Amino acid sequence: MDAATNAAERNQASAPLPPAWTEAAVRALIDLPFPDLLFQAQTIHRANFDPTRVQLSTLLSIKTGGCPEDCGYCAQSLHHQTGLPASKLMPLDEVLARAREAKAAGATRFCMGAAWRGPNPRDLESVCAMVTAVKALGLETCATLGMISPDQATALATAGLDYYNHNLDTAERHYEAIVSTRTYADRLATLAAVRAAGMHVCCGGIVGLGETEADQAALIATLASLPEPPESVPINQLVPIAGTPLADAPPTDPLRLVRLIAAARICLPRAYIRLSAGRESLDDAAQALCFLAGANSIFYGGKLLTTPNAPEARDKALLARLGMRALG
Ligand code: SAM
Ligand code: DTB
Ligand code: SF4
Repeated sequence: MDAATNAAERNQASAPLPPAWTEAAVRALIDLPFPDLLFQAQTIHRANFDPTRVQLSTLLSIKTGGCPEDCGYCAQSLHHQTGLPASKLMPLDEVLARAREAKAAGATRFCMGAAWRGPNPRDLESVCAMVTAVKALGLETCATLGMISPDQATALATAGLDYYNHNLDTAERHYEAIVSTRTYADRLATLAAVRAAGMHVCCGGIVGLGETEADQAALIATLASLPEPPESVPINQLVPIAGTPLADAPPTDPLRLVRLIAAARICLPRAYIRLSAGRESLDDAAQALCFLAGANSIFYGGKLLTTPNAPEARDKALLARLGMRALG
């Protein structure tokens, strides 16, 4: 089955599930002439979403730095000399104040990130209280706390967690060049626990980790072939951090990023594709192309976890300039 037919069939709610996307099929998509790729992505995007609407998620680092994992891209790993001071878990009232600000600024989802290998029992209890309180404000809740067990996933779901973010980051064959303290299988086990607990999955990756073009296609194929596709797919560009092994990695060509977003849109037709970290390096025209390619979610607010993001006012101006609106 060619890529176009495959994608079109996936769009039919009543049609049987097509065979999973293969790396070769995704690669063929990514390599299509740019106008053909964007036309397919636009067609699928419009069949599933209002292309003028963008979902806004605000991130908050509730526990920063001092992480025992050795992810080669990360500012927060204890294995790298990044100069980032470690902090304790943020108190509930501070988290709630930040969530109220995010809601007032127009975000619909609030994502709490912690620099842990995984939460310990006391931390999990604290995060569950945060989730319940943030949800009570009328925000969707998301957390990214590292690896979690099925019991921990159930506790978070019971507390009201809507989404759990856990990225596959890159292709399985490239993963061990980036992270040695856990495996791809560990990542998949956490994703299975999140699903089994009935939460939505937020899972994507990073481009610019020294991966090959084939690795990029393999990551999209893997995401699209999960037992159930993720509802939310963050596409991050590496934000190079001084002191990490990837500090000097070459930047990604913005048009390559647009192609990858288009391929993700086609292979994951019903997912929110989030133009995530690295947006600061894109000008308005490149971001507009990403939206045309099917990105329909962004991180909203002046900071990601440890690095800067566009201030709210700039994003509001960008959406207004494009005649687009926040989902609300
Ligand atoms: N500690 C948890 C974990 O790794 O599962 C949650 C937080 S972690 C910072 C969340 C994700 O942010 C990572 O999986 C990675 O995809 C992304 N990320 C971290 N540092 C990044 C960077 N410098 N550039 C781009 N993406 C990054
Ligand atoms: C995701 O995919 N990207 C976000 C979120 N999930 C947690 C994190 C981006 C982090 C960028 C680097 C930093 O700010 O430290
Ligand atoms: Fe720790 Fe997450 Fe950073 Fe890896 S990505 S070092 S697990 S905070």
